[in-house]
Amino acid sequence: VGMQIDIVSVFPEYFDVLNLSLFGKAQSKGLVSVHAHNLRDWTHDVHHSVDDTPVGGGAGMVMKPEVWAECLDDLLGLEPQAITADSDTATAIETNTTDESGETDTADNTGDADETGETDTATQNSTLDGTLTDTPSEARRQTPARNLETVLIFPNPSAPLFTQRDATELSHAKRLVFGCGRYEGYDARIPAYYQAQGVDVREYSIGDYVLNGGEVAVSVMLEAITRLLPGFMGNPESIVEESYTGSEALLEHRQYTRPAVWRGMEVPDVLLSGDHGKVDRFRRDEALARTDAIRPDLIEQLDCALLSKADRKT
Ligand code: 6GU
Repeated sequence: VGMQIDIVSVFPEYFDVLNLSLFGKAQSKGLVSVHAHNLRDWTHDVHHSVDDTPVGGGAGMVMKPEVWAECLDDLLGLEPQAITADSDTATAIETNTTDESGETDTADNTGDADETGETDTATQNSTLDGTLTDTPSEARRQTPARNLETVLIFPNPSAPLFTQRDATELSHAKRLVFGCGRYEGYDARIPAYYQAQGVDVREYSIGDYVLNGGEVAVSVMLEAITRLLPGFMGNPESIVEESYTGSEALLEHRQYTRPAVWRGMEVPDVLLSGDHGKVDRFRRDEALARTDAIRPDLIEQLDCALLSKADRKT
């Protein structure tokens, strides 16, 4: 069975496009199975309301925790629990959750391995007021690949940036549940509550700009994650050399095809030389130079140990 993906949104029709093209093919091949749910299906009032005014005042509306919890409890197979205030962190909360095998297990976020030998190393942690804190990027860099079960993801413009590293990690999950916030956001206790229940919860922004809701952000993350699934892409090699992949995140060198001269513009000579060593060196130099010019922040993050003598000259 492939990866199971659930998306909760007040605009589930937005995700109808997932039945088309590459994604539709992946669904029919059984690599992924996607279900978009309407959050309003979990309301009980005649107006199907999902939001309320912000506590403390301010403009706009905030998505209510009750409706989200009814929906997410259903999707995750969890029973409602009251969070006890006497615990200094969410990790101390003792509550019974039912895992996939049907056994009762005590939820913990302490990072020790459970009976299945899998390690719980969630990269975001929660506090009782509903803050998910990010693990410093240095620690994250060293996190080894692991097989994730269910991950609950909330797009949020005020969260850590979603990167290729996150896409790679999440491509190993069995199940992804995305909760799309609309309007001015959602009650901060929603992600914090599920984290306290032992769920691996993430909040991500996709960039430094403002969108109206989480739907576009979810489709971006979903595409970045699912194209990494084995069998999803026609040509798996096209994945490995791309920008932002692997231990190094450099912008890619530029590409050319025939003709060698087009409207007076020439392809660089070295690419026509047939000397693979020279071609590799040319491309590597260009990748380094372009990254330095366009994205100096990526050069800052580079692990200097990975640079060769020839790289350093560039
Ligand atoms: Cl995840 N959501 C919204 N509403 N706006 C964004 C974003 C997410 N990432 C960047 N802008």
